[in-house]
Amino acid sequence: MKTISSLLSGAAAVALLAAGAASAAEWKFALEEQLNEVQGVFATRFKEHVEANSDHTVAIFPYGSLGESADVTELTQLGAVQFANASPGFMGSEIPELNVFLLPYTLPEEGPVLADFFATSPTIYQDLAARYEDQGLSLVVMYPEGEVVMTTKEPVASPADLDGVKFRVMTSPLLVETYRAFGATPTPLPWGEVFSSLQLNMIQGQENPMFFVESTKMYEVTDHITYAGHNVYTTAVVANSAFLDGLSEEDRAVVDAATQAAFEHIMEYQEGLTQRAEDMILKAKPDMNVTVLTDEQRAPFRAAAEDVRATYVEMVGEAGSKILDGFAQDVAASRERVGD
Ligand code: 6CS
Repeated sequence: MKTISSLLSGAAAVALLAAGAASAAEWKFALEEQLNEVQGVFATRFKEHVEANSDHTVAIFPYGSLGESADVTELTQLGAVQFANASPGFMGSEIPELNVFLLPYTLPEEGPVLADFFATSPTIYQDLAARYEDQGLSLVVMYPEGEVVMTTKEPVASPADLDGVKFRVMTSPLLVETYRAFGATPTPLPWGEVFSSLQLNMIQGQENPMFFVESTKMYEVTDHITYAGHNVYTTAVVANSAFLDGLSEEDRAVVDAATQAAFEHIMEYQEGLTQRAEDMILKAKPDMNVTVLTDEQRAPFRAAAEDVRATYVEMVGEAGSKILDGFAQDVAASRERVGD
């Protein structure tokens, strides 16, 4: 049988095969946020690293250019997009186990323990990663995006204050249960509908990290910001599984190194970000009310969260208890490593 090299002159064959081996590709990376927001900062560093260390290029698609989070996830499953952010707040409706990231008062507070946990947790990178594979996606990395705060039209100091408040949540079923337990009327919506729904008073509250409240101008349509310490926003970077599995060893090493560089950068970038964003909000709107709930005020929210843990286990079954135990062990191991 004739091979391609026997059909070409020796020199031409060598040139063609060499070009094939090194063929430069454009990898598409779709976000749930804009370029100047946390996911955009991560993706930009990832792109810089890939482009400096290979012939490949990375084209970043900010939120909106390819649709909502659910659209982007589907495009990644289809292989039209190679990398994407697929946050558990949305993916929890496809992968029940992921709802663990929406459980209030479960993740460690922001800081070195949190960074170590997201860099190392075997529960994330073995148990939960396997669930992504079931969906045709490979988990590349997870990282936190800052403490979540509530922004509302009226003050919130206790669950009673959320009575009758239509509170927007991402589409994860556990977030719905959380805000029901917190006393609100949870309203799951894609991101694109949140600003106008607040403006039209169809909803009266939402939660997000402070940098996002600032960058998306949520403070223009709400008057109160409340820190209840109940969660940290988590995102996941995923890749199309067939694409990632098909990479050469060399390209895989480039992806791994770019991920590591971007992870370190995003953790450093976020130091002090919540406070900077709060300062910017107060500068833009001096009469915005910012309240940090005391431990006493947080107690009833913590008590409500206990019921949500039981709901998580009901939702996920046997694997749910295993993931909760795994999280506790991984956090304890991170605390020990970090010396906290
Ligand atoms: O609340 C949301 O839907 C959005 N929040 C953040 C911090 N990132 C993207 C997501 O769509």
